[in-house]
Amino acid sequence: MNLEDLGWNSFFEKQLSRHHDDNLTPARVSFQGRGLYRLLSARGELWGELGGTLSRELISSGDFPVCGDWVLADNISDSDRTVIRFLLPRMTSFSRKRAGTALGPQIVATNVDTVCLVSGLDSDFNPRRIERYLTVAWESGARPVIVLNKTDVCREVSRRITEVTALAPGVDVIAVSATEGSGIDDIRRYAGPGQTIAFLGSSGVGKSSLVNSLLGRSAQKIHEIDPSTGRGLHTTTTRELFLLPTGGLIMDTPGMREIQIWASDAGLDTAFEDIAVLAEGCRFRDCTHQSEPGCLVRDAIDQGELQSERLANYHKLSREADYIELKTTHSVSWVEKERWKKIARAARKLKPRY
Ligand SMILES: Nc1nc2c(ncn2[C@@H]2O[C@H](COP(=O)(O)OP(=O)(O)OP(=O)(O)O)[C@@H](O)[C@H]2O)c(=O)[nH]1
Ligand SMILES: [Mg+2]
Ligand SMILES: [Zn+2]
Repeated sequence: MNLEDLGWNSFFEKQLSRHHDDNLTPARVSFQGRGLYRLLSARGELWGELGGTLSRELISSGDFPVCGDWVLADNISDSDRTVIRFLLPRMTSFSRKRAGTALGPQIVATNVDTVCLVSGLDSDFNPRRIERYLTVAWESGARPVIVLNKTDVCREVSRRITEVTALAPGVDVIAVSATEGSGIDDIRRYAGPGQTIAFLGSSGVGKSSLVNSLLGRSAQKIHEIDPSTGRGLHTTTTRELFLLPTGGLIMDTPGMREIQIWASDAGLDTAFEDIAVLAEGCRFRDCTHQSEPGCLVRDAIDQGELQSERLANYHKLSREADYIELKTTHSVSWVEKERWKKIARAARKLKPRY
C-alpha cells in the first residue's frame, strides 16, 4: 500500500522531518474503539495502542487521535500490533461545539479534503440546517459539497437544487439517490487517489447508504426504522474510514441531532458571503441590519434578493459563534456575569422614565 493512496502528502511529510527516527512508521487512523486504533499503513492494516508518554500528554490536552488522523507508530514488521508514539498535526479538522455544558470543540473528522454535507430530500429537508452545517464546514479547512440524497422520493428535485445553490454561494450541489445509485459517480469525483471525503449530516439522511453504494458492498449497516417502536435501528455510532479500490478514502460518521456551531466570524462570513458583501455597503460600519438607515442588507430583503429567514439564521448562528468565542477565552462565570450585565442594561433601558 502506497502512503499517498492513504492521503499522505507534503503537509505530513514536513511534520515527519521533525521526527528523525527510522523505527517509526506513519499510519492513518481508520477506526477507534475501546482504546484500540485500527490503522492503515504502508504494510496494510495494523492495530495500535497509545504509548505511555503520548497517552499522558493527551490526557492533559484531551486531544486524542480520531478517525482520519495521521500518527507515527512503532515499526514492528512481524506483527499487526503496534504502539502509537506521536499524533501528527491536522491538515483540516471539522469540529462542533461539545454537547451539554462541556466547553470547547469536539473534533468530528480530520484530514478530510471534502466534507459532503448530506441532507435527505424527504420531509426532513431543511435549508436552515444546511446553512448551519456549511458554517461549521467552512471553519474546517475542508471543501464543503452539498449532497441532496433520496431524489427518488422527491418530486421537485430541480427546485430544491436551485434553492440550495442560492444559499451556498460557490459550493457544489449534487443530487443523488443512494438506493438507486444515481449521481454516485458525481460524488466519486471528489474521492480521487489520496483524497478523503467525509459524510456528515443528521441521522437517517443516508450517509451509510452512500458509503455502501460507493464501496459497492454492504460495509455499513443501514438505519432501518423499527415498525414496532418507530425508532431507527442500526444507526451508525462510530466514525470509520474506508479505502476505495481507486485509492480514495471515504468516512462514515454518526448522525448528529443538531450540530452546535463551532465557528469564528470568518467561517460565518464565508458561509454567508452574500450578506457579508452587502454589509460592506451599509451606512454604519457596525450595522446590525435590524432597522438602521442606509442598510443594504435590509434593502436586499425588501427587493426580494435575500430571504429574511436567511438573515434571521445568520443572526442566530452569529450569536452562537460569539458566545463560543467568549466561552473559550473566559471562564463560564465571567461569561455569565457579562450576560447578566447585558440583561440588566437592557432592562434599565426598558424601564419607563418618570
Ligand atoms: N428512498 C430512499 N431512501 C434512502 C436513500 N438512501 C438511504 N435511504 C434510507 O434512509 C434510511 C437511513 O439510511 P442510512 O444510510 O442508514 O442513514 P445514515 O445517515 O447513515 O443514518 P445514521 O447512521 O443514523 O446517521 C434507510 O432506511 C435507508 O434505506 C435513498 O436514496 N432513497
Ligand atoms: Mg449511518
Ligand atoms: Zn446593514
